Amino acid sequence: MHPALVPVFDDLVARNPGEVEFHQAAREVLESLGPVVSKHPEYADAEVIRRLCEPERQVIFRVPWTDDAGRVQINRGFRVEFNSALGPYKGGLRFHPSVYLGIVKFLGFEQIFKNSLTGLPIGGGKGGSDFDPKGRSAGEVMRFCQSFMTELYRHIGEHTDVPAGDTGVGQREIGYMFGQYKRITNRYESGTFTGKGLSWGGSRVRTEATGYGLAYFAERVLSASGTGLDGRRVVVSGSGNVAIHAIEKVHQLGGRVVACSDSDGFVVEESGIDVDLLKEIKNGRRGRIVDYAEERGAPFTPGGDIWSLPCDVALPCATQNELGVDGAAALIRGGCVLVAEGANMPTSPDAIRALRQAGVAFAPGKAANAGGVATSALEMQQNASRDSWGFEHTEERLAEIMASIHDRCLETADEYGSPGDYTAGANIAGFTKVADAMLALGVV
Ligand code: NDP
Ligand code: 2IT
Repeated sequence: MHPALVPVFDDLVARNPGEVEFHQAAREVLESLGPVVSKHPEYADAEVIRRLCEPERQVIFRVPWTDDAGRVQINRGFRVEFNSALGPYKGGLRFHPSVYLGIVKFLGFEQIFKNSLTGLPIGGGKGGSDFDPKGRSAGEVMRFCQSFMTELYRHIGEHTDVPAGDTGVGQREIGYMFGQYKRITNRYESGTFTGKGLSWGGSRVRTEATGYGLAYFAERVLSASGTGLDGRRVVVSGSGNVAIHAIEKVHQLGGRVVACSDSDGFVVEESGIDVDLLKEIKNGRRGRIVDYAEERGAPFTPGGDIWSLPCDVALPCATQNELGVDGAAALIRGGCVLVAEGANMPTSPDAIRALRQAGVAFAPGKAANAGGVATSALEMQQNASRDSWGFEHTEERLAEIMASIHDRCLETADEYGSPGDYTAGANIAGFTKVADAMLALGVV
């Protein structure tokens, strides 16, 4: 790390004790910014990096609700409004028992740079709750979402902060939250949420966007070496929104996804995962990967390490730090040429180092999974103009945005002396745009 940034990082750790995921995400960005600090002393003069590391606003609140047995349950809700230099705070809500302030801050911090990379006018934020939707009835999920929104509504708005989905939050939950927001505010403010259903202000392609965008990004990385996904053997972790649509687009581009997973284990299917059945089981029945395996007569491995499967391309699409140094070593042995992150920070720092040393191309989440939030910004555009675009047009826009993020990462990496390093390119290109806006807006 550049010596000028060491005290910035040390202060961040001291001021945010125990928030290890936030420390990890911040370290990765700060480690990339050395050449920027050397070239642009004006950023240090205005303490732009220190300011960026401190969220503009953090809200933590109680979420009480009643379960089906009539018992009162209490969860904790969060929204971290990290940076609004480029636009209203924008980022998803995660419902998962592991959620605490350190997770929300890491996600919010990443979101600043990711959103900047899209080239669209959105700031960075993130939120969520330690509520566990697994095994909960639709009524319980609805009552939780309504209680969550009864507090959060006062902090959000189309020009202020625009939530969307993330792990555990899909169209159903966005619907319950938007419904409660609309009721409390007495305003049909579609632009306050993204990831909405098509009949109530949603955008075509938003559901598919993160996974599709990831596949487009992977295709473009491979095309730099004269190839593509066509004929490639691909392993995808997870089986949620991002994983399902990554599998779908990889298949459309000629690749073959031979395995996917959930937190119980993974399934292998050499002929390729049947994505329509997977959608039906996961979304229609809210079932598990083991159900998919049973229905297909395909082998299911409980727990286990999906990265031990040989593949050309690995797409981690489940959760943070799911691909560690052992997984990286197994991927290298298995002949993997590209790891592209669909999840946020799924690859641990030592795993990234091992992959890079072995010459495996690495596409960081803040570039490779930016298609989701980019399409959210397109949803905001449609809401602002009370318009609704067709599927093809919207997907074209997504493909253009992913291509432009890819190319800007490479150009920026070149310009700052790390040719071919997508992480450096993404961090620096994401940062400089936000930093320039912060300089222009004064000390706020
Ligand atoms: P979903 O809730 O739809 O799916 C999450 C998937 O990951 C599930 O299959 C879940 O399995 C699995 N998973 C979670 N934790 C683990 C674990 N410890 N080990 C194995 N599998 C696990 O979430 P999304 O698909 O929306 O999000 C996945 C990732 O992508 C997250 O990191 C999210 O931040 C990121 N992302 C999402 C975007 C979006 O638009 N939705 C945009 C950009 C990034 P199980 O059901 O067993 O928990
Ligand atoms: O991590 C992410 O980029 C998301 N969960 C999507 C956020 C959004 O506002 O669409």
